[in-house]
Formats: sequence, C-alpha cells, structure tokens
Amino acid sequence: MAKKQKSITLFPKAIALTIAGSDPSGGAGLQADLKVFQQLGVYGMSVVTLITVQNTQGVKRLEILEPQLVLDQLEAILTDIPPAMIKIGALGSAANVQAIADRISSLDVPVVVDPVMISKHGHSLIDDEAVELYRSKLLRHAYLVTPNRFEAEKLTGISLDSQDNVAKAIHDMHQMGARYVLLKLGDEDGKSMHVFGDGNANVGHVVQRLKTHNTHGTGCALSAAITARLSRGEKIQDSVNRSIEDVWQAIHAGQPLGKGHHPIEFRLIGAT
Ligand code: PXL
Repeated sequence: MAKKQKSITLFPKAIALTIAGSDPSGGAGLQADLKVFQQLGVYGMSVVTLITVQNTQGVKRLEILEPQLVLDQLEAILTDIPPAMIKIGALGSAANVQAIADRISSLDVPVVVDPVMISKHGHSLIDDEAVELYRSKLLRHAYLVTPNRFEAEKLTGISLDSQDNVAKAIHDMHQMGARYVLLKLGDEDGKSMHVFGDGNANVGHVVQRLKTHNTHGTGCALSAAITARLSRGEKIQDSVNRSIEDVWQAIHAGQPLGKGHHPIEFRLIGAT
C-alpha cells in the first residue's frame, strides 16, 4: 500500500534570495537560510559573498569574494528568477556593502538586512569601513534590519544599557532609513528580549531564556524565517512574532551535532 504523503503547503510565488556567507557545517550563513526557506515552503536562492572554513568549534579561515563576482551572481538571478524578497547576511567587506547597496537601490524588492559582524565564536566577519557603509548606504534600503546588541551598538555608537538608549538606537536606525527594526537584545533577567520598532512605537517580545550555548545559526534562522514569511505575504508583525517563536522551539530541540556549539533544529521551523 502506498504510504500516505505528508501534505506540504507550497507558496508558488514565494521566492526568496539570500546574499550571504557560506558556513560549511550547515548551521549558519546561507546554508541555514536555505533550510529555513525550504521549511517554510519558499523557493530559496543564494548569492555567496564569503567562504568560511568553519565547523561547530570555530572559524579557521575566511575568504571574501570580490564584489564583481558577487554582483555577477546577483545579476544572473535577477535576470532569470526574480525574488519576492531578498535577505542580506554577511557581506565581508566595505566593497561588497557598497556594491550591493548600489545594485539594490534600483530594485523594487523588499530587503531584510541582518548586519552580521562577528561569528558565534567571535571571529570578525567585517571591517570598520564596512560598518560605516551600512550606516550611510545600506540601511536606507532595508525594509527590516535585525541587529543583535553588539551590531546595534556598532551601528549607532550608543551603548544599550538603558531603555532610553534602546529607544534612541532604534530611532537612529529608522533615521538611517530602515523601515522596521528588530533589535535582538539577548538575555536579561532569565528572559530573551527582542524589541520591534515600526517607527511609531517599540514593542517588546520576550521569550523564556534557554540555558544553552547551542544556538549556532539562531540569528541567521530568525531573519531568514521573517524573510520567508514576508515572501509568503504574511504581515510584518505576524512574521516577526511567529519567527521568534519558531526559532525558540528550534533552539530548544537542537541535536548534539558536532564537538562545539551545536546548531539549532531547523526541522521545527515552520512546523506549526
Ligand atoms: O550567525 C552569523 C553568521 C553569518 N554568516 C556566516 C557565519 C555566521 C556565524 O558563524 O559563519 C557565514
């Protein structure tokens, strides 16, 4: 007897592109993004910006691709399979930030910018000149920007040590041109805090903190899930809330893969 097929919802026009770095261990970077897109019924494509030599124990080497090679990959896609949404992850160099900012300025596609600056193990994935270009050139094209505490402090120069300063930093990122801001503040008083700013108000989203270091890929997965949900046509606030819950479940269910920081369990993203 034929096995009953699991029913999968496909979203025919939901096509998403990630412009990101490669993590060969499959926990973070473009590999994580593509897994999340797939889990959410979205057709995924990727433009590679940098290659890490990496496993769950750390990054051993970083090779950043030339901007022209990045742009050529992007052009090949744009002229053939136009995406509904673009996610930008690690770009690696000021030259890549500039090239991508210039190219997307003429596109009519919403962009989620995850301003990746360091790897899980603290390996720098970008230089200071590039940070300045995020501020002045890239954020103005962001439909949503998703910095963590470190990245928001770098982008704004504001130390996030009070609620007032958090509000100021979110305001600054709107001023840089980001339509929406999702600030991942990390752990506070046993809770994991996110603050979502829509330009009028800031709304906190709190999930119970999990006592684990096995969170490799969390940031990539969160912004990828939001990108995928937006490309399916979900509203921004729903996309953000559901994706935070999804990723929390995926951290909770992570398997002990590798000898270092284990990755999260992508199979749970979009499961509910
Ligand atoms: O999680 C941030 C990140 C993004 N992109 C690549 C990475 C990492 C973290 O390790 O390796 C390629």
